[in-house]
Amino acid sequence: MTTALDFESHWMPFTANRQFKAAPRLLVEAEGMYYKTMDGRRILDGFAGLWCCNAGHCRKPIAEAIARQAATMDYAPAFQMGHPLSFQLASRIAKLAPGNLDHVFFCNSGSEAVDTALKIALGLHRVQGHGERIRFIGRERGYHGVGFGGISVGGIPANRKMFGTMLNGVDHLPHTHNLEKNAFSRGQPAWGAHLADDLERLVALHDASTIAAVIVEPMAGSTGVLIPPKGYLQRLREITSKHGILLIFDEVITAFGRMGANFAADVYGVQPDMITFAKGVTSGTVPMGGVLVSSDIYKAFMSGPAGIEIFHGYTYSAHPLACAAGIATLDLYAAEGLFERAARMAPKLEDALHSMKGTRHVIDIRNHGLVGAVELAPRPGAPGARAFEAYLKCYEKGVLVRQTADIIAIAPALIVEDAQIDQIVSTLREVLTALD
Ligand code: PXG
Repeated sequence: MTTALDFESHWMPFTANRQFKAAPRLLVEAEGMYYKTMDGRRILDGFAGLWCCNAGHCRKPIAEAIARQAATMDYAPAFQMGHPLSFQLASRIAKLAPGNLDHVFFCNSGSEAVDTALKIALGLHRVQGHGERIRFIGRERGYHGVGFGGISVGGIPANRKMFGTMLNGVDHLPHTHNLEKNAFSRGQPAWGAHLADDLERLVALHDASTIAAVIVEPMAGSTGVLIPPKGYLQRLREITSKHGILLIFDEVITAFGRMGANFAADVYGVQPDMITFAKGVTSGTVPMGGVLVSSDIYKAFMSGPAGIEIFHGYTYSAHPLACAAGIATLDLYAAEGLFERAARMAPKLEDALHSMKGTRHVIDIRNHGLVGAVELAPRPGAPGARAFEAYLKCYEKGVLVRQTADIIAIAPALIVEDAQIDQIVSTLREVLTALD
């Protein structure tokens, strides 16, 4: 069946196209915790798609809401017109959000959410008479999507090096990963809060009056799961507040239950000025992203001159299908108590993962919420090769995980059962034990 497909025309994203097309891995169906491959194999999904299908796959209430909406009203103009679902969904999200984050700007992806948040930060300072605050501070190893804004504040070298100078005026905090100090930590590592103090150094260098915002993932997912050290995010909040700098949490991965709460901000007890989200808001069914902003930010824009308050938005901002999916998804999360379930399952995942300590090649295991990572010693001269092979072998054995550099990441849907966690971990252990 696969041989009948023309693989040439589709240039696949973040994929080794030539390798993939020589030995394609095609998924054709999904249900609950499982995918079915084109050759009829059942695959346990250990990664909720790509950190997004938090309610599990092909959940009926969400699928039906999308189908109903597609047949009722496919699209409504996003500019100067509206439809009821966007208001319903925004107020639902605002109710879940921490503190005074109570307004939502919709877009279609995490990358768009990040670019939107950065633009809101610049616009806000400008409407408040501080148009000289134009710098952004990101963090090494940060992932904020692939727009020019996102790769500029992001800190993943491979995602940046092809693309020129990006945004001007961006600096980066050091990342928090340190195996000597924190290897095999369970939950938040004890060492590293002081790394946030580097922000004071950057503030001194650039002067606070030139800095618009600091953006970080509260838990850095894409770079290979870096859990924030205890006290680290609190310090970032203290320093940003002291200097009038906005703090943006990029919660594209961590929002909607992944950490066992509504948002990572709740788990870490730190109130940002904006939160970007995507993925879990529709459980991965229809693309959607958004930015949660505080009432103060919204009010500042609304007190400007009459007319359009921000010259920004997308054709598909608050697309009716995405809104219908979002409302049905939030209903399902609540009806099944899935965020609480994630919190309940987190210790099980932690114990299962840490039981791999001592397994061949494993140099670190880390976890928080329903997220875990196993870091491998790299093969000499071939960074990433060992983990990529492990990823392929797991897939051959019926378990889908995710590989980045020499790290295997695990983030199952929030409906995951004990036995499925055991299967993910035992498959990975078996694969690593047999791997060179
Ligand atoms: N911010 C964060 C924190 C993300 O994790 C984005 C922005 C961009 O979202 P979009 O929807 O534009 O892709 C992300 C996306 C992985 C992986 O394997 C992570 C992401 C996407 C795909 C794979 O870790 N994160």
